[in-house]
Amino acid sequence: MAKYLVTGVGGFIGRSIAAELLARGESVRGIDSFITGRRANLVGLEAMEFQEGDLADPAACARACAGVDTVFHEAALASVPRSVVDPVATNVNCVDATLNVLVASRGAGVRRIVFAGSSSAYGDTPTLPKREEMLPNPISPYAAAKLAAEYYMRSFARVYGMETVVLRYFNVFGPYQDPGSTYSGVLAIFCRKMLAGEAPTIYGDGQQSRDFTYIDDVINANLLAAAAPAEKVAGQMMNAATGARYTLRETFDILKDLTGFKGEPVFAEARTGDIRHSHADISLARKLLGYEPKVSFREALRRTVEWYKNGA
Ligand code: UD2
Repeated sequence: MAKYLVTGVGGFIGRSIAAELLARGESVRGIDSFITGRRANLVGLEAMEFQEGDLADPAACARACAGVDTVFHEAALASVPRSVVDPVATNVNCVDATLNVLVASRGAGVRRIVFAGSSSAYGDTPTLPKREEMLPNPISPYAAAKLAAEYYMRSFARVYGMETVVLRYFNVFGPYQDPGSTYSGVLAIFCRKMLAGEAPTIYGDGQQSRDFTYIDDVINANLLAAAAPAEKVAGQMMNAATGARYTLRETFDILKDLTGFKGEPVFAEARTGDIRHSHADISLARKLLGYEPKVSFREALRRTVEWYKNGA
């Protein structure tokens, strides 16, 4: 019987959490529908029990949660612009699916659910860094859906006493992130293009900034959130980030150095629903989890570029 369930295990965050659990000798089950997850990401996870299934289907959720102690709920239709194009699909995969996972987890007696929230919930409020007690202000349908799912997590903690923990991720990047879609994360796209000698596109003036978070730090935050005492974390929501921000232009310049790309970016109109600046205060995760980001931005970018060069 698997102790851990990772939803969205074909996605890069789910895949990375599962790999770390397996490396620690844990028993792991993974589920993915491959709407955006990739079968190639399961290579190396052969020790995991895998179920192909869609979390929009309650029966698939029940099968996935049976006998499990801890769920890492990473499955989502991530992407702000995708949600602008198709808000219903985002709702099904981010809200309905999350509610199904919660109901199935409750039915199966799951002890704890760690959920992948999104920094997009903060929206475009001017105050930086973002602290958890700030009022959310979602702009895109994606942000609204991720926030609704967070509220379901909190609600199930309050009304059913379940140990739910929300980690609000801030622009996660690193090896295994899919660079191949217009909806991919910006750093995956930039790495792929710049290594191929193609000019990446910057939407807007490039002065927007992000608290880019390396995958290893996110894995660490998840494992800490799964192990922390319930009195500290059950029903809580906290930022999982680096606690620093870089503009897209600055990031492009570092990548130029790391990839050897010689050109300049192409500039295009800013995207609808886009946020200008994003920067996390990580003191709550430090306090509740003992979380500390470990990899510098440049080193994380270097490792990421190496991965796209060799492994992608
Ligand atoms: C949001 C969330 C993030 C995560 C993610 C999931 C915020 C601040 N962050 O990321 O935590 O939930 O959604 O998808 O809300 N861009 C370019 N060129 C490209 C691609 C993107 O310039 O080819 C720009 C884009 O306009 C934006 C920035 O890069 O200003 C980051 O875009 P992204 O899609 O990587 O992530 P973002 O910030 O929407």
